[in-house]
Amino acid sequence: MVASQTSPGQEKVVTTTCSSHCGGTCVLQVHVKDGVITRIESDSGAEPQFRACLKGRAYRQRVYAPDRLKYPMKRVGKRGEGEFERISWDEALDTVAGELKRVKEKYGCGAIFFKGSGGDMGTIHGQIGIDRLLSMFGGYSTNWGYYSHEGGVFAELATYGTLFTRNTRDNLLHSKLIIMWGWNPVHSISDTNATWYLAQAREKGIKIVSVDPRFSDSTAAFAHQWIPIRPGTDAAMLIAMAHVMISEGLHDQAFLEKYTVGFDKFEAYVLGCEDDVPKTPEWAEAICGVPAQTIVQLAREYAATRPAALICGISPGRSAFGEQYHRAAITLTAMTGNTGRKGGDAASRSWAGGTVDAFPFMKLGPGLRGKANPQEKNWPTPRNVLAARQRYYRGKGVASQGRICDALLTGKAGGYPDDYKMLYIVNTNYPNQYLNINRVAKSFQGLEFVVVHEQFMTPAAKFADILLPSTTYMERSDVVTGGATPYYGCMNQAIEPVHESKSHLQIAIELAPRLSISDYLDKTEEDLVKDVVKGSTIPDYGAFRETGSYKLKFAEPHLAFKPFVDDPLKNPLPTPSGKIEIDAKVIAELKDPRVPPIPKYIETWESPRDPLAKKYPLQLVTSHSLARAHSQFHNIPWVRENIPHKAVINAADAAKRGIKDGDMVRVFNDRGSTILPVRVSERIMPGVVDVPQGAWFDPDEKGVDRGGCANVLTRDEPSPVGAFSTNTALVQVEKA
Ligand SMILES: Nc1nc2c(c(=O)[nH]1)N[C@H]1C(S)=C(S)[C@@H](COP(=O)(O)OP(=O)(O)OC[C@H]3O[C@@H](n4cnc5c(=O)[nH]c(N)nc54)[C@H](O)[C@@H]3O)O[C@H]1N2
Ligand SMILES: Nc1nc2c(c(=O)[nH]1)N[C@H]1C(S)=C(S)[C@@H](COP(=O)(O)OP(=O)(O)OC[C@H]3O[C@@H](n4cnc5c(=O)[nH]c(N)nc54)[C@H](O)[C@@H]3O)O[C@H]1N2
Ligand code: SF4
Ligand SMILES: [Mo]
Repeated sequence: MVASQTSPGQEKVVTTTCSSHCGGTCVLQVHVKDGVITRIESDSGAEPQFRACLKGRAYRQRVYAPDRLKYPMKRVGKRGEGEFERISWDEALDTVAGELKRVKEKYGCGAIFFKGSGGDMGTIHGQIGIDRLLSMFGGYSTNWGYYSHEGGVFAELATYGTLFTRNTRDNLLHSKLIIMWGWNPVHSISDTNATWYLAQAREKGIKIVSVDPRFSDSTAAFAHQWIPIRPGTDAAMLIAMAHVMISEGLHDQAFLEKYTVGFDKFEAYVLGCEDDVPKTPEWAEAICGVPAQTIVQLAREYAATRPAALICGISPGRSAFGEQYHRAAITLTAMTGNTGRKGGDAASRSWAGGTVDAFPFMKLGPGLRGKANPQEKNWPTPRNVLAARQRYYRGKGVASQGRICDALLTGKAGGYPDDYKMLYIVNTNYPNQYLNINRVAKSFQGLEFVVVHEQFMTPAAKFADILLPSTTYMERSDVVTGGATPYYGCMNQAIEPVHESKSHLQIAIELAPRLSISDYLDKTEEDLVKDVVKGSTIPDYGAFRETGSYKLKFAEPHLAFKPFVDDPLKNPLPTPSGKIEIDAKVIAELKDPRVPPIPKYIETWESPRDPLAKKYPLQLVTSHSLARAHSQFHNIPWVRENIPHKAVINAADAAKRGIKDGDMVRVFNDRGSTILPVRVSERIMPGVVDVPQGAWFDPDEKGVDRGGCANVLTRDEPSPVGAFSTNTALVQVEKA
């Protein structure tokens, strides 16, 4: 029952789950009176509690934000200018349906490019409703690959043959050493309670080391040692650690022989037999800026301390050759025998994006899923299977995540399967979150029609021809999974839709008859929630809806690869050899010199050694901030005033440029320019500047971004296997 159905003046508390594309799933107790949210609290129940961050607690301001889109609108100015006029839902939906039919008739469904993303991580109210609609309409084009961790996906599929590589985070409490490699879970949540386990680990006295160009808040809170490293050079340091282990005989040869293939080839590369360059700590120091002695010390410590957990943040992988970092880290975990071991870790990606993808024992019923896209050539199904990915690595022309803008701009002439005429945007602030957005802005001008579902007047909304106001999760019901300890969250509807907004599903339901689709859905939202729950391991539907959650409890941590390590013959890995492939057959088959079958360090474009560094001497990183879930919450004052948006520069770099703490600065390169306040700090290494991602693009009349949006600076060039390279860009900073 929706809380607004209570009698006047009566307060009701609805338990729901926030899941705002940060990877978190946090319990919210939403107080509702006369159909209006009055207050939000979080989990005060049994441990482990799933306690909300400031964004979840401030959600009332998001629901009732003055800039919330109130009704459907059509564009009246030039596309991108943000000039709109109110229209009725009937006119809006008739126009969208009319354009879909027109584009289909004139060009075919391949001309419809559908772009969705996280939004909220529910199973019913994501972009799935429109995905289903468009599939039933004849299909759509889209991209393959993830924004987040495509380098990690490639590395895991090639090396392990599976993406089920994660342990539950309680396993950290059994470690003797934790290495947080580019992992900042205080800000980039990834799963609720990761930090709770890190806090307990720290209290237990477990040593924690952080390898990160920034002295992040996670480093400050948990780490005993900070090792600053130049962005994009992680593979070099990891490979030099392997050199130390090999030359000092510290690696676990028995483990390597029993469980891996191809170590000999990697060893030959590390020792320099292949190219006359031994990958010594001194070799790596020149590349990553980490003193050789520090590399030696960490290698010895990691090899000697068993078990040890090397946790791979995915940020270093979002770089020009990010897959090499993940492959090198995985190799090191095998060299130290930490795979499948309690307290160890297999260098699994830190980000799961919902535990259904992370743990084989988590299940959900199909809900809305189950319609194939007839334009399958444009849609890599099944998404997470290496065979499907391989089709794309081998260059079938479908755009990877990092090539969307290029595909929209160049179409068939650029080697893509279609010319794209219509862009359908749901649940993504694509023109803000995409690389090189000045180019993205240009790509919008060639399109015939753009439809956007949005909650606010975001940069994405501004590019719409028809803008449809969408609900928040407070205004609909759904089911989500997540958590460092596995968890099912019920997203109970707390209030009726605000203003004239509708859910994505409701929009699809109302578009269907306009597209002559009569059998879109014969179920209510309640039926769908029931279906999802029925296919899960939640024991009691009624109790789940009432309490808003089902927390799984295990006596022991779940360990990926334990069955394999216990009995590799009985439980081989799904790789060609059945073992961990340090020398990966599936990569060798690609025959691409940019993707070697053993992990190697490959220098990125726009590295500090690039001649371009004379003009743009600073390396840009674009960290994820607790202030936002990507671009979401940037417009929420309670959040913004707690964590103001600022660039961060090292004090030495600032002094050279006459920049003082709090100044306005211009961060720029040939792709663009953005102006924002700066923090001068020792908490970032010299040579690196951080512009936290997600602030809203706001170009002035000269095209200079006044919103502090990092993506005017980034380069839209993916890694050879499709990693989205947010952290490979050179910039300059000056006083604005
Ligand atoms: N609050 C919040 N949480 C989020 C998100 C959000 O937007 N807001 N987004 C979610 C999503 S979708 C994702 S994909 C994840 C992203 O999670 P991550 O990719 O792990 O997050 P980042 O903040 O980009 O990076 C983590 C740390 O890596 C460091 N780093 C950057 N480049 C390098 C490098 O080259 N080498 C090394 N060693 N370190 C480097 C950064 O300084 C930072 O401290 O976060 C999820 N969680
Ligand atoms: N420079 C740089 N760029 C990055 C990254 C980086 O590290 N650096 N990270 C990349 C990564 S890992 C990712 S995953 C992408 C994320 O990129 P996006 O997924 O595009 O980012 P969001 O800000 O979450 O965008 C969601 C948008 O959907 C709108 N919306 C519409 N309907 C709904 C709804 O029903 N619910 C919700 N919650 N929102 C709705 C929200 O208002 C918001 O504008 O960004 C990528 N971009
Ligand atoms: S924004 Fe993320 S961390 Fe914050 S309450 Fe929501 S799900 Fe939890
Ligand atoms: Mo992501």
